[in-house]
Amino acid sequence: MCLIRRFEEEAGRQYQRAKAGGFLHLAIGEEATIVGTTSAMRDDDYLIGTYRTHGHALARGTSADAVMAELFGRDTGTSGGRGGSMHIFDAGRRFMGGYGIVGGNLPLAAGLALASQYREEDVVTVCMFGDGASNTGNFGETMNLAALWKLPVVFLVENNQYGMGTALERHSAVTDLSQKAAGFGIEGERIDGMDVLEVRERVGRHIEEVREKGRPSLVETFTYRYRGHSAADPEVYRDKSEVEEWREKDPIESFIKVCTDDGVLSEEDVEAARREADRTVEAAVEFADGSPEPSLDSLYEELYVVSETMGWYAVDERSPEPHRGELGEDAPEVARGLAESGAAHAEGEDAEQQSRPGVRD
Ligand SMILES: Cc1ncc(C[n+]2csc(CCOP(=O)(O)OP(=O)(O)O)c2C)c(N)n1
Ligand SMILES: [Mg+2]
Repeated sequence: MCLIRRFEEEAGRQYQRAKAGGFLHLAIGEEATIVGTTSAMRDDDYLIGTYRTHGHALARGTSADAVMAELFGRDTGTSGGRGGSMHIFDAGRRFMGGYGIVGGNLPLAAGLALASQYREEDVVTVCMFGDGASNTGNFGETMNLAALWKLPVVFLVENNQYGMGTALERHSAVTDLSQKAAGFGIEGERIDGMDVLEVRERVGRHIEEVREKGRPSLVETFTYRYRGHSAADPEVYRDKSEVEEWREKDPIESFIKVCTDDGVLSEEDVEAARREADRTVEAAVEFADGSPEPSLDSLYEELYVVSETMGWYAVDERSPEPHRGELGEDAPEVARGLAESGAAHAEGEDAEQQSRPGVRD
């Protein structure tokens, strides 16, 4: 939890310095939900999340170097620098992303679980998503099929009480989200998402029950994000005092207190953990900064091609002039350079290479 907190604070800083591009969503405050859950999973269980998942990847064991490099858009990042903050992915550790579409990961989780069921593996998929995502059509459709086909998924709502700037009671007709799949026959439970031990224990129980009984369940962790929805959020929808109240329940500080009160950790142990997190994150920034950007030659690699005609239309028909959307007022030369390189690269490709599978593991 210390590492995740420190990593995300630094990611926020690097974003302000424009080292990290695109969007940036931080889960500061939600660490107990993340770590409690992942600590109860087996290595061969699948985890799939949203666009707020730096911590999920770190908790699954992905290196801070690779996650930071992804934020920096570098070749050494988890997705080769092509995804950025919202698309962290580590198939080797069965962390299956990283998605920008709210609720988009739910049907994918059902697919992962269907694959495990088909292969007769006793693997559980944990699907983490936000309170806002529980309002999407994907939620109902996925709950129905998951229940009908008895898919081994733990659906876990990270209820941080807001979908962007809209509070839970303003966006969901039923605010006890643990009940939201009851109509599909899926039982749910609401737990304290700020208490890492409770999350570990209760989610662990759900995971093992799903593994044994081979049918889905739902957990709602009640938690809070201290920062805005994304890096560009003026936070006009909530009072600072509300944030302060939740900071009082800080998952890291509460856990430290439990551990020191019980004599499991000393003050020195805690300091050592914090220092180690500092060092790991400093090294990650250095690593990311020193890593190369993806080469221009690789611009068209690993694209998902729908069909030969559709997929390659955009590449084959490129002409050297800047195209619509490339006419950045201050950068026409850059746009022209990119267009020329893209056209040259496309020319060099022969027909048999036209449908490369876009899988990176
Ligand atoms: C299908 C879809 N609709 C709208 C958006 C815009 N959007 C991005 S994040 C977000 C809020 C989602 O809130 P929640 O599910 O509670 O997750 P949180 O951001 O709180 O982790 C919205 C509406 C989107 N990305 N995808
Ligand atoms: Mg939310």
